[in-house]
Amino acid sequence: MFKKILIANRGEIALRIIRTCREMGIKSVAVYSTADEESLHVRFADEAVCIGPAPSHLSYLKMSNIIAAAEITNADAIHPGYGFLSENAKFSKICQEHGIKFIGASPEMIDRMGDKASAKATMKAAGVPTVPGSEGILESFEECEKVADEIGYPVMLKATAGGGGKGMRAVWKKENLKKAWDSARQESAAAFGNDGMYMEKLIEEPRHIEIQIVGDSNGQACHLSERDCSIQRRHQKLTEETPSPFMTDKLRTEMGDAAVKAAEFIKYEGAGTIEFLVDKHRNFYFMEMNTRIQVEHPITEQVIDYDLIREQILVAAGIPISGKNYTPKLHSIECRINAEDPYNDFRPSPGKINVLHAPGGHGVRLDTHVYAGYTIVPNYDSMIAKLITTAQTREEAISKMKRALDEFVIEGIKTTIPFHRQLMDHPDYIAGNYTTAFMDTFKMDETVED
Ligand code: MV4
Repeated sequence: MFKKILIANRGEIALRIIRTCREMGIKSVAVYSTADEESLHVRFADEAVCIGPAPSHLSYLKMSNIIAAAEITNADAIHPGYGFLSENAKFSKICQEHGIKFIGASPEMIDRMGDKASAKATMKAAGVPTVPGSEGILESFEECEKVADEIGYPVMLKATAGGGGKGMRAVWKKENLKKAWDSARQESAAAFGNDGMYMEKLIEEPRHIEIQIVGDSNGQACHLSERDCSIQRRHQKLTEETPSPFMTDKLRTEMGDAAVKAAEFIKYEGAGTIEFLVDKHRNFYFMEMNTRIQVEHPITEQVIDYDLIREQILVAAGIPISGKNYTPKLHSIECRINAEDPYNDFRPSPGKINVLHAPGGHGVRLDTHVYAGYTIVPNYDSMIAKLITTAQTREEAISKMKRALDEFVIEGIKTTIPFHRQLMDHPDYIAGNYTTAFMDTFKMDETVED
């Protein structure tokens, strides 16, 4: 087992990993930028190393400084969390070359799943349902036109180096295809240095339902049930829940089996998530695979009473998984609290938190690194807390979330607490009747008292 793990991340996920390390008797090393000197993960870790100034590319993305920090502290593993270098094949490789265990996917796996057309081809070969479309990358506009005519409009053009909505274009009519083709390739070349595009039949108003999987070094995998992440704004998840209100026992078995089949086909090691698009007829299709721990992992932990970070560490240390598949025994909802103003187009609202009262009580979990007196700096992601409620039923979990949001006081900055509180009163949300299009029409009610 590892003696010391360096956490190459910041904020709530760094704290989350440090907590599990402490429970496992593993020493923890925090790394931080000069902007994060007062951040909690620095104080909670056994050791802390400053790796550079505030800009991410000079600190949390600076591989040489992170490896140096691991060398001087004699860390035998690095946990990357999510974001930053968590899905960076070059970093995974550099850790390997330095004899430091990367608690994440191998460089080969990151590349294979990071290339979206290649990931899709792999899933198709594994027998996982995929959206009808092109066989891999489109070599010319003529081929693009031909495939669109074959599958029929509307179609979705996607960048193979993209993901999370980047370099994606929905095309409803033939006359708009050329413009979409040119602009998507230009955007993808600029953003990723790769203009490879593939095409799919557009699935209208899909739900985003993902399956958590864990694979071990013996080639065994299991699934830990689903998370519904359909409520997103500009491809940023706002709230997630498990079980999905759209799920049926039959669909969960089918999606879970497909996810395990995929994981075993690629001999996946570690925690991973297979994202699916689900249409209104409950047909499901592979969308993307994430080879990292996800922000929303706590709701899965809550409903099956499981520590996913602990599992990642055990698998990375070569310990086999139990192999059991799980179905949720409870219902759990996560609201991502961001330092953003929901009354002003969710624009960022950094600054000093003067007053903070955290919600608590039965079934309330708050994963956060902020405290009264802490200053939110503008350099990083705007998420400051994840409020998670868990109960026997969805109705009780919603009621608990309302109560917890009403208790949650943060003064000095604007937050998305008012948005989540209004969401919990929204009839379509309460009915579980929502798709990825939900936020296209959601409007904050300005008459409601926060
Ligand atoms: C799609 C789609 C409809 N049809 N693919 C968005 C980002 C990336 N995860 C893939 N995405 C989509 N792919 C086909 N063939 C609709 C989306 C999509 C979406 C998916 C999940 C969650 C939110 C979304 C918001 C807009 C579009």
